[in-house]
Amino acid sequence: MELIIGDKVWSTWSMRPWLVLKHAGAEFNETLIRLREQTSDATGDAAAAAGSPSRLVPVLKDGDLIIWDSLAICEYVAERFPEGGLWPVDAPARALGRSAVAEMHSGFQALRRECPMELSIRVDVDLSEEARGDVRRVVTVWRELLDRFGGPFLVGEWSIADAFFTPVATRFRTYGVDLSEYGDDGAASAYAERLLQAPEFLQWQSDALSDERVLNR
Ligand SMILES: N[C@@H](CCC(=O)N[C@@H](CS)C(=O)NCC(=O)O)C(=O)O
Repeated sequence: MELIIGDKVWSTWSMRPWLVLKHAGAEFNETLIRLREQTSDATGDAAAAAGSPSRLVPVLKDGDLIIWDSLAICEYVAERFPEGGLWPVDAPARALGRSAVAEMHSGFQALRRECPMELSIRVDVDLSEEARGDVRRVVTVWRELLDRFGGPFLVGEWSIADAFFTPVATRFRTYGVDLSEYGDDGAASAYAERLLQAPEFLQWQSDALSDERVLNR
């Protein structure tokens, strides 16, 4: 299998399936497409040349099968590697985990806009009321699921839901977002820290920070 990804320092969408493949113990090669190139078409052209039909990354190639969306890739990996335990066997837990994933995949636009993933910097930011609402909602989702399933991850053991929220945890860290101001009693910030200490994320982060493009900034 080949996973086509963007720069690890920025690409939240790429991080999700990469973490999922690592957790599943799958063998795969990585192809890097540089984001934020000089010309607006350069990334799309490079992604298309690498085989992306949408001109976006990530893309997973498995033989002649090409899957071009991070959520679709994660679900495919869960089906192809059932022993990887990427979703719980309990149907309600899966359904609620998938609800959280879908909300992340299609929502939280203000948070994404105002706090883009930047693994190599720390900066304070003044959030808009809309983005503050997004943070409150993330804290609520996390607290409810952690409480219901007892942790340590959102629906029990590490799952695709945690892959989707790991980039969010990095945004909170990068921009110094104090979750206690958004309804956290400590459970959400402890969960965010757990995501950021997972060995697979630490490997991604180490790759990101040792990228020559980041080192030469
Ligand atoms: N819904 C898609 C979104 C993919 C996406 O927007 N990818 C960004 C990179 S993180 C991209 O390829 N951007 C192209 C560009 O920067 O020109 C997914 O989940 O895979």
